[in-house]
Amino acid sequence: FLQGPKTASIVGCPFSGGQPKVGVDKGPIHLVQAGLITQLEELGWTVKFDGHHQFEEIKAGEDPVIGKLKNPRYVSRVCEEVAKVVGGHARKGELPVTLGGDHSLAMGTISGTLDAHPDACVIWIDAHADINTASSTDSGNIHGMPVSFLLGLSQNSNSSLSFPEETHIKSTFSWLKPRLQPSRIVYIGLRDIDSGEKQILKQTGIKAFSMHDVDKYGIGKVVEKALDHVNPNRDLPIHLSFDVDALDPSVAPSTGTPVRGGLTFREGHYICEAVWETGLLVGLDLMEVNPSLEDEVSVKQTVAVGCSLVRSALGRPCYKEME
Ligand code: 4U7
Ligand code: MN
Ligand code: MN
Ligand code: MN
Repeated sequence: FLQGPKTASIVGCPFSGGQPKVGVDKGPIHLVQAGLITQLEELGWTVKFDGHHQFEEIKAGEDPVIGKLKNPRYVSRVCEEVAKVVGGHARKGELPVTLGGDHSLAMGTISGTLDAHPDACVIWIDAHADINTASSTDSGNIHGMPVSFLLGLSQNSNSSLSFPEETHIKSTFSWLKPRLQPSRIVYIGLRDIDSGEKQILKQTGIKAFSMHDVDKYGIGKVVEKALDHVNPNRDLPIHLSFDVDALDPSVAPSTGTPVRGGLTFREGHYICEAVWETGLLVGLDLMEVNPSLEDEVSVKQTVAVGCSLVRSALGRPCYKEME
């Protein structure tokens, strides 16, 4: 695939079960209403979109915590569905663009990508590492854990979990076959990592470029180093999972877990442009836009930035080509 497939499939996921704040389920609706589909058509894409997904909720009381995990059955079921949809599009040679919704959805999107492209690597753009395990998590919010599930760290023996809890988690997420290798994922933008997560990053040897690295080397060098690590020969398919909270809250204020000191508007866009330039993009997530947080102006701004990032990842001519 030279510059990726020419058909983009929008997978709208109005889902908030991986975290406690209402509104993140409205993210995809706002992104589409802001004109994302026409914008991508203007870039020359054929865009497939047949409405947002309708996830059947689980009745109150029927999804009690397992260990510390909140809404485990709901999150698992939705992600399984998302994996099938994303995998289906990807196998047809389309580019799935998943609009979240909270970041737990990435268990689904990346599983789907790996179904179609088993050798794919993941570039994870986030303020957070989202690699808490079922035992290391303090919050119990699964949007802070998708990477650990993709690696198989949450399903396999976690010392502080009781045996029945561990078995229960395994069976609840039995559809999710951990196939992601620690060497096939790289982070950019990190600045809020839990102490348990720090240990996990160390133990697994996963490469992470924090905001400190962005300051030190500049975004151009950081993206190059990240690609050199995860895709040294520039021949592996790339899944880009972009949590909008990677951006500074002054750029993207309407998100559930903002952390100051984030990527600038240009740094965020540069990442998307550089990934597009590889010609290897096979899956894209834009997650954690929450139109119920902050004032109207902030919401508009965040939604507009979200659309803009997607356009850059899908080949909007970048400034260097504009003269
Ligand atoms: B997001 C957190 F404790 N680490 O586990 C947790 F700080 O998808 C935050 O990146 C997770 O927005 C943030 O709850 C998840 C917390
Ligand atoms: Mn985040
Ligand atoms: Mn995230
Ligand atoms: Mn967040």
